[in-house]
Amino acid sequence: MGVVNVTPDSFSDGGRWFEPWQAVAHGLALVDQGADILDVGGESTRPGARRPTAEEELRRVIPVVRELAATGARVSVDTMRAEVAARAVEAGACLVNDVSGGLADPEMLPFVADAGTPYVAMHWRGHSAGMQANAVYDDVVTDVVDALRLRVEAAVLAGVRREAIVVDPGLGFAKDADHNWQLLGRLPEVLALGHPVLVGAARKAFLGRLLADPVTGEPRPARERDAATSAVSALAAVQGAWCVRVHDVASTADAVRVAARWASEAGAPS
Ligand code: PMM
Repeated sequence: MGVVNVTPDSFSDGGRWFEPWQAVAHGLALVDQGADILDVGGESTRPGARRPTAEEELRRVIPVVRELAATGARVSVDTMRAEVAARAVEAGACLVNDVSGGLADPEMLPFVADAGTPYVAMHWRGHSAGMQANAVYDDVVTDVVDALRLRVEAAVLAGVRREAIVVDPGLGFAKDADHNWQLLGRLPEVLALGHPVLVGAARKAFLGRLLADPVTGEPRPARERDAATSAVSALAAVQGAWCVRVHDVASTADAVRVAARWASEAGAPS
């Protein structure tokens, strides 16, 4: 899944693809590099970010979804708002990626049930402005798996088909670096939910911290975290993740190809 952020303020690429034509050109380049899905989003969810209005989010996202879908690309919409999801599906999106797992907008799950699209339910504990204060867990993996199970049941209760639900542990969302590593290291527990799993580690701060400058202790800058991202992608893929969400598709597409070939010999899922 290639990321197309139509935002002025995303942490690693904010402002780079803010004009619709830039975002469309970027999306098409990601397809050329091997993206199977383009994830178009108009709201930055970096810690501390302020939300755009629904009108602004629609203005950012809909023209880009429409143009990319018209080329035949598979487009997902990264939104917490049912109204944005609905307009994006109308414009050709075929997947709804909701980082709130249906918690931010009570209309989201009924909309997805009605539309019949596949749905990504991510683990989430509140909007970006204050989310890091919620990074408190007994055991992060057990807590996240239990919470995802509840979101799946809520979605099914609202009428979403169980087979259409993808789960995502939500790396970096109300989680510190150790929480993210525990979730990755114990990914089989997330996979055991029995749903396709999406992993969104790309360029996130915990990778920057791992690769910090040994002398100054400065975290590695976001744009220099793609090699680490593709390592995570390969490891997640070889364990059986369904999808990895990344900015630099070329490096991850290679990594996933390696993982698939590796797994084919090991008899593991590919
Ligand atoms: N991360 C971001 C945005 N959307 N969606 C899913 N399903 N999972 C994620 O981990 C996720 C997401 C934040 O990253 P960005 O600002 O680079 O897009």
